[in-house]
Amino acid sequence: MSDQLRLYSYWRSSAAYRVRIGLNLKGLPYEIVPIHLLRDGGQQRTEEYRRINPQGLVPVLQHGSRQLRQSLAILEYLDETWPARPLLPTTARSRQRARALALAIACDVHPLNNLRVLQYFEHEWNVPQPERDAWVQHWINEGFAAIESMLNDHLSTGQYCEGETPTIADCCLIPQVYNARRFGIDVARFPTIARIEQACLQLPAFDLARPEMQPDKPA
Ligand SMILES: N[C@@H](CCC(=O)N[C@@H](CS)C(=O)NCC(=O)O)C(=O)O
Repeated sequence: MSDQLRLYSYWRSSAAYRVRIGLNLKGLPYEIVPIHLLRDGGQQRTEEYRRINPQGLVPVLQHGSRQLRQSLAILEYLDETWPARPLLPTTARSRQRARALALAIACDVHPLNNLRVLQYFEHEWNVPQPERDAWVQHWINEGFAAIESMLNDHLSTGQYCEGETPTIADCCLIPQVYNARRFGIDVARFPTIARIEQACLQLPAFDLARPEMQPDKPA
């Protein structure tokens, strides 16, 4: 099987951002295939794209002929396929904690704020923009308050969420911080999260994965 990697991505998608970080941390070259989530009613909803991902969501990572869906499952696949520079820590306890932090974001915060949820509010129920923004802010603030307390009093928290090398938890946290800022949340209220973000963004793997660095970012 060819080892070529193609990532179906959108510059602002935080789930795609997670995978971009993981690929960069591993030093794996990949090609970006942009899927514009707003243009033409959302390119993720076309029949053509639904053949790639029936869920109509990015990211999808194509590895040779294989189409891999779901950002966390993709990150674990990367780790199992290219074990060097692991995204999961070495002990069961640390792995559990890194996964718990990642899931707190990917399962409990992010889905509530997803584009299709906000579009449903807007188109089906005519919920005005300020209320939609308040909804997003509420769930990010509540999620971040919990994550901040999971991080700030735990001995395993190091420079990064779990220890001294970035893990799957940081791959999820940093894109969610980007989303939080987009919705006007003052991230300084969560000092450990803010500190870890600073540390991560020093690393080229995180820096190059930022939305602003993506080829499909509008000029
Ligand atoms: N659980 C999925 C979530 C993927 C997801 O929600 N992607 C968003 C962008 S961050 C998307 O494609 N949204 C399109 C839409 O809501 O229509 C994963 O982790 O890959």
